[in-house]
Amino acid sequence: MKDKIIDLLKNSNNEFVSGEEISKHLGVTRAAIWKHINALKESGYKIESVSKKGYRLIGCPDILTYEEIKEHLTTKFIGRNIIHFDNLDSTNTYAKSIADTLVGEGHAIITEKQLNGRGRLGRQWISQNSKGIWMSLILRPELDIFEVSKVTQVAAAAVNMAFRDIGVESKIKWPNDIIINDKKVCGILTEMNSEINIINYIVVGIGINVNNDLDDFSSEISDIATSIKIESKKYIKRNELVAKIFNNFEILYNDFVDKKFSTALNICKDNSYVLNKDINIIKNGEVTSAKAIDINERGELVVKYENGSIDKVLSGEVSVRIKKN
Ligand code: BT5
Repeated sequence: MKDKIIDLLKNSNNEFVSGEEISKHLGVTRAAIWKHINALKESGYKIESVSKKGYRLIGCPDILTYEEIKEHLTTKFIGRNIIHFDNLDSTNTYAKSIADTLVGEGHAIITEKQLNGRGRLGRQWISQNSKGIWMSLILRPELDIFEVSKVTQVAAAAVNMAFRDIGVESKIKWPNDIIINDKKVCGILTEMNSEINIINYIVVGIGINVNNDLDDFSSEISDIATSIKIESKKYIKRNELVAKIFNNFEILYNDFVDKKFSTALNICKDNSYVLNKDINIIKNGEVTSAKAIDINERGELVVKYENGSIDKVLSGEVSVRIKKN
């Protein structure tokens, strides 16, 4: 009901809408409307109420509800169902807990604050403030299990494109980081639920530091992390950015499902942070030096070791560090 009221107020061209009009339109009492208006005010909407005139919307809050995102969305299914929270442990964990109860794909779980955000391999993702974007998408592609890790590249390409759409250049650090000026601004965590060779669902989690200031980062990550605001010196409208990520993601994901992974792959290669660089590959605590020479059609990183041999590295099992000269 609240979303319908907001829709009505948004579509009124800044004019007052009377309580009577709203109640007629939505088939509820004026007392109920008044209650919903108060709840909306509490969640940050600025609504002017004047007796005999009604209600007028003056300002919308910076929250990542469907109501605030949809006007920028051009998708058919990605992000068309958004489940929004003020606080959540982890959007990936929550998405996995409800995926079996949902039909279709493209549902997004978005939270303003994440209390127990997860990275890969049991690492922590720091996301306790509401200045970032912490979200997960539920997908059900009819593909082989070995294709799943490519979804991370699809998401990375979508984020890179969306940043470009808002005038921010970034690099993709294979397999799951987005980098601006040598610091991490975004991490992606892809998880799956499958049976033998059938994917039940994939959850792709995207965490982005958006409007964080330098002193928002704890000492553990202050040397390696940055935000779009810090790097671009501008305040970013998170709702527009989320929509741009979904818009780009849907195009690249559709291509991927149609066996045209190359669309996303080329973006990852053209904007790569690792290709042609000397790197350390860390696997189970063991460090190996190599040069990153390609990302192949399977989404694997192709590397050349110091002894000249060539190898392919799978994304799930390693961390990559760029060697400093
Ligand atoms: C990642 O893991 O980069 C994947 C992060 C995915 C986060 C999203 S948020 C929505 C969804 N729900 C979740 O619970 N997770 C996903 P990894 O490559 O393992 O990197 C983790 C490392 O990044 C940590 O060990 C820190 O060094 C660093 N880190 C932690 N928080 C960070 C932040 N806010 N910004 C930059 N770096 C951070």
